[in-house]
Amino acid sequence: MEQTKMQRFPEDFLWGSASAAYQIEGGYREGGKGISNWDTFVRIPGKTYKGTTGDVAVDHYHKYLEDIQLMAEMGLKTYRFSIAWTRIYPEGKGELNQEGVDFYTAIINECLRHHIEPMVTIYHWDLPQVLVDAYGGWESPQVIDDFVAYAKTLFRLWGEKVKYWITLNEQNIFTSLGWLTAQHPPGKFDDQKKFYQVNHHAFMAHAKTVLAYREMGGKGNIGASFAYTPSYALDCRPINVMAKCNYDDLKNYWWMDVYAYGRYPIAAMTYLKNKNIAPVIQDGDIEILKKAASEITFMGVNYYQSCVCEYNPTDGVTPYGEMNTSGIKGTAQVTGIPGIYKNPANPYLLTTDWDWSIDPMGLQFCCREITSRYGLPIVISENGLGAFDKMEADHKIHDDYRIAYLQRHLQALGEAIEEGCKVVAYCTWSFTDLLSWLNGYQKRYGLIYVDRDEEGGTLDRYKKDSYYWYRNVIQTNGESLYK
Ligand code: BGP
Repeated sequence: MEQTKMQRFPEDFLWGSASAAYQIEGGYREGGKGISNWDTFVRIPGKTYKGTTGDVAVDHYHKYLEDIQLMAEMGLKTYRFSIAWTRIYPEGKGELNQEGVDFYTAIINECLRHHIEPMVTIYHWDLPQVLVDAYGGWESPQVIDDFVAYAKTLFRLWGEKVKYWITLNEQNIFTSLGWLTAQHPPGKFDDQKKFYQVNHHAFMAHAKTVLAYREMGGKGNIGASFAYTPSYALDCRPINVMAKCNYDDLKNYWWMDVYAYGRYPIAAMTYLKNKNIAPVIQDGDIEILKKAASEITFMGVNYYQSCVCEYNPTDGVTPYGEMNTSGIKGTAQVTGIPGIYKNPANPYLLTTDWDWSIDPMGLQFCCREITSRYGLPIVISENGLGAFDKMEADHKIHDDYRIAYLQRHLQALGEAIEEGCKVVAYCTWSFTDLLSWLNGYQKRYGLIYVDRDEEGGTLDRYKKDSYYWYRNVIQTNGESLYK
């Protein structure tokens, strides 16, 4: 809608950047850390790009002071990072690992010393392997109590210092890739019944964690981060608009409605019941979900791309088409659910080398949809461009394409704010270069270049052009975006 153009972002806007433990820390056998599902999974031949692991990652475990110093120099207002469950409870539960506690206490204190608001993700995909071995991890409802016990420990330890908590990162992604496409642990293929059951367990873990936080007197902000891919109908043929409607119910509202309302979308649930793949829901679960929904204070959004929806015939494409993990453009295949929808490429948008569409306005759509459907404040917990970067002989990295990407997305976010959306934070993905789960080290997202590739490297840090650009955006509270 046409609005008076914004010149600056709200005064208390949290300009941030994000990371995840497994992707940056390394030190996978250090400091008493236990083994996670990812430590195990990456060792299965063929699962990751060139067999890459997070054993060393970008060595944040040893370099966190240097990394936070770089954040401080940049003027970052918030740093979103995740805690490795296996550093707190190496055995998933039971005995607390003091070295792990000390590590994150040091990170939190260092952030606060630099006036950087710590934003903590409780779970960014690395589950203690012992819990998988004991009862199948997320496949068993037993995980709910263990998760809540772990989360309560974090609240007890850092509840006074941390004001932003993200329960689960991208539940929709770790469950889809874990139980449908076999690309993430536990590597199950097309197990739809488990997929929905696992999701119900994750929803319950999220909800009980939110309630525990409030019961313990937590007055800060808490919510989940959702990987939101908004959709456009291919055209105005009703069958394609219905494909979009089905996609939204099955791929977006299925998660966001539970977080925000504590209920599952009706048409999607009916479809699952008819197919006999609906989750088993215990008595009292919905009440808990609803109660938690009234306690969250934001919807976390990880936004990378939008998609197109078109009707998919019953003998059409499946969800299991090839994903581009090589960076060779055009290698991703169209996917969808036979008889319901498919997601062809958008001819109006450019794509990254990994075939992700580049759509700044899509971010505005996300904010508008959340605002009108849920009326919740929004934390953009991830947004960024994965690209091949090149360090020049003088150690400069001229990532003007990343600057253009971020600039256009922030302008779109500014429009959403101007239209009345309450956006409280924006985190670039990522602060330093890091391990991309399936794409190795060559798909870079950082504002800081890390000298390492699939084989190794010095692990030295270098500021990219985007680092200086973002510093200026923060210094001017967004004014430089409009110059
Ligand atoms: C999100 C994850 C991040 C990060 C990002 C980029 O799904 O929350 O952990 O990896 O996507 O994805 P990729 O590394 O696959 O390009």
